Amino acid sequence: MRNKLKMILSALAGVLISMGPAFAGPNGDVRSSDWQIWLQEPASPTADRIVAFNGQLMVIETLIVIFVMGLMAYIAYRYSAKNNPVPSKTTHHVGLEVAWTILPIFILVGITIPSLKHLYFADRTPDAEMTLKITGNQWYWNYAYPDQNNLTFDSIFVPDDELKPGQPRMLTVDNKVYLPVETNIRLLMTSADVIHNWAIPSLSVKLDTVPGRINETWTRIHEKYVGKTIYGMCSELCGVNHGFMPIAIEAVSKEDFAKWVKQAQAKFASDDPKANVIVRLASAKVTR
Ligand SMILES: [Cu+2]
Repeated sequence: MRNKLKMILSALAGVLISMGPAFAGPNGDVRSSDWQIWLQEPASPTADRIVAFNGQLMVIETLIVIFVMGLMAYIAYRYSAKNNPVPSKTTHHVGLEVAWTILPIFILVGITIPSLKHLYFADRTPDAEMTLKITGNQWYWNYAYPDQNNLTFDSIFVPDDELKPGQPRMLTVDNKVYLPVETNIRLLMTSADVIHNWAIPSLSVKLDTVPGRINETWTRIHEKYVGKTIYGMCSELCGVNHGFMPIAIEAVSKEDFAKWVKQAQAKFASDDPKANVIVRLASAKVTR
């Protein structure tokens, strides 16, 4: 019995310890990892706020659970048939009822105010330094850089049998989106066919791409992610290959971004992206 308890406790401690470093994937990539139970590492100011707010809410929730459980345990003991053979006939108490209605309202308002502040912070940036336009397609992403001479390319899923060593399964794409760090980037999203959703957990960006409409949000990648790949995926059920439209962002310094833009303009100028997509989707072999 004692040994069993010890085993359970050490397993629990193991889970708690692994929560901390469970943030990053292999190679320091920013994505989910095996057995991760906490949020992904925050890589933008919006994500910093949301992860911190989540921590604060956990404290409030824990206190409420401890209070209610404690109260219930006390009542079950103090007012059991054994300890309280003659029950009170009281059915109402105005003061108590007002208190248990008003107190939760104060707690909810206390949560709402910072929550709305974070929502408006995440909504859009007043001083965007560049724009990335994202178009969802069945089933790949198209990216356009209007400030970089409208550089445009498709980013397509790499199937299992084409993966190189070290490339994560179901997350690797042929052309990553390069974004400079420490830059306010306006994100404009739309779709060419059905509703998709461009979701990057570590940037706290998750927005529907809706045909005929442009949704806006923003991000700013922290400097320490230079050279890292930040992963996400389509998070709207958009059809049979919904699970095969991952998002891979390569975070680079501003200088490297300028260099990449030059190379990419040369590379994608001669490309016929549509033909490329059809060939790749036709040849894609996926282990489901
Ligand atoms: Cu999709």
